[in-house]
Amino acid sequence: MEPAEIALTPTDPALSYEELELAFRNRGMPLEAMRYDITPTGMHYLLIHWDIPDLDLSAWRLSVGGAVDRPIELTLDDLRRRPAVTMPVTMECAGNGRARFSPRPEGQPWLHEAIGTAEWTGTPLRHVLEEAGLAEDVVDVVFTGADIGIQGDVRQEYQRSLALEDATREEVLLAYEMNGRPLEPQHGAPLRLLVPGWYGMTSVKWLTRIEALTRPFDGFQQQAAYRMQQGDELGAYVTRMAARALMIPPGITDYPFRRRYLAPGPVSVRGRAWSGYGPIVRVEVGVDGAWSDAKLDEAVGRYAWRGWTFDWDATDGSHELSCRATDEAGNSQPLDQEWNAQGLGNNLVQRVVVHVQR
Ligand SMILES: Nc1nc2c(c(=O)[nH]1)N[C@H]1C(S)=C(S)[C@@H](COP(=O)(O)O)O[C@H]1N2
Ligand SMILES: [Mo]
Repeated sequence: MEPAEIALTPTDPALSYEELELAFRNRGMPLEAMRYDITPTGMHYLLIHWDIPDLDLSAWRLSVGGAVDRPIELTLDDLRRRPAVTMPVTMECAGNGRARFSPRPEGQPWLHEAIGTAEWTGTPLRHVLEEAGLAEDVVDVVFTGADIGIQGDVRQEYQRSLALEDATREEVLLAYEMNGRPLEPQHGAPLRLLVPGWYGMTSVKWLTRIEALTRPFDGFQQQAAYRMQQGDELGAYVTRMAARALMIPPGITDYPFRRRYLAPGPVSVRGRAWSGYGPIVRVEVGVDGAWSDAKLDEAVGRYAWRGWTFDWDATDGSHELSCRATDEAGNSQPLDQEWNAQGLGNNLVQRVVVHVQR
């Protein structure tokens, strides 16, 4: 079973020991898990900057303070007694695709797999903020996790903020369940923020503090990290998920090289597509660079991915399959991606080489 043509390794070679260490800690979702509408919890991707914090759940409280009229402290039971919302949400790491940049930026070396769709249960943040009574001049709301580490030589708690108008959107949840079970330690137990449509860094895990600020938040994860950096130029802030389609690589694979083989004839190529900028309206599949439309399923939810299918008549030889999504706002995916120093927002089209033979 020698392939006629070997796929180019789609990443710069020689991962460092440190990158391997990160990659083992932060698992990706096997792409075949896109067959499930809802990703089983153990297959959902993970991204943890430092270590999973050692939280004493019996002493855990959420404090809501800063520029508010009535600072409050809530136990998990208090939060569970509040109105609950359950919704499927597709989450993606902003660094997804990082290892497909050349040169490869430092960090978790994702190819495509930093993705998952879970059914999250929680209570809307907005009502909690209303209860605390935000001051008139609040501009940002800061979310602090219990994990502490060092990044960019700065010792810090994990903190991200949202502008007032984003923090008070109705879909933003304080989530305590994932797929019908209490949050697991690696996903932020006992409570995390969940910001549908945004890249994952916004959804602060192990949440302990919410603070309203009357000035823009200047923390490291907000101002230095998650920027489309070019040299000294920090560049645009990374916010919502760029449009993306991924396919389940068809056929069977060899181990350990993961070359793919397929018999000639009809094959249903399937995948998922999503965007943080609105519903997906189109998915195209490329066969050796010739694009055709895929059939779209209903989206799993307002903030969750949409399945797609492409019926292909596979012919003998080696072929390159690719896919690209377009969202309602007209955003699509590039065939050539502009590099950035942090390796963020790389929604370059996926390419899968398959060897079709009897
Ligand atoms: N406190 C805290 N929250 C965090 C992180 C973290 O390291 N610490 N990582 C963020 C990033 S970069 C991502 S992509 C998501 C990943 O969430 P998951 O591991 O549940 O998939 O969590 C975000 N929330
Ligand atoms: Mo991330």
